[in-house]
Amino acid sequence: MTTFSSNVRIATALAVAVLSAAFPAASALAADTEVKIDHHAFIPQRVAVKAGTTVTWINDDDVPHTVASSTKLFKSKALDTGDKFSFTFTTPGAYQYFCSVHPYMTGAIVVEAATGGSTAQ
Ligand SMILES: [Cu+2]
Repeated sequence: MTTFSSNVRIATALAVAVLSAAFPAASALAADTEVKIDHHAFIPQRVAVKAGTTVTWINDDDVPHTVASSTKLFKSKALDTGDKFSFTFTTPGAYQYFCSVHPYMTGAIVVEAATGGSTAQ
């Protein structure tokens, strides 16, 4: 009976095709990330990204806000409506930040080690 084993082979080929299609999508998700500022809040308030990701904050609110690292790693100028601020996170860790105009506005960027680092030895 060759039909059974050829069906298995087809199923395996399909599974491989589905898996390899899934990985480019996963790395697309790890690409640059946006955080909105609206209604006196960072949205989403907590974001997990891979090392090397550039995070861009966009002020969608109708008052100025800033993006200020709790450890002074980065700080934006006052962002008016529609203004953007970007920072690239290269080192894994948890980065707390807040709005210096409204210190009760807080957020966090959690940077995870980039996957597939074995190619860099
Ligand atoms: Cu603010």
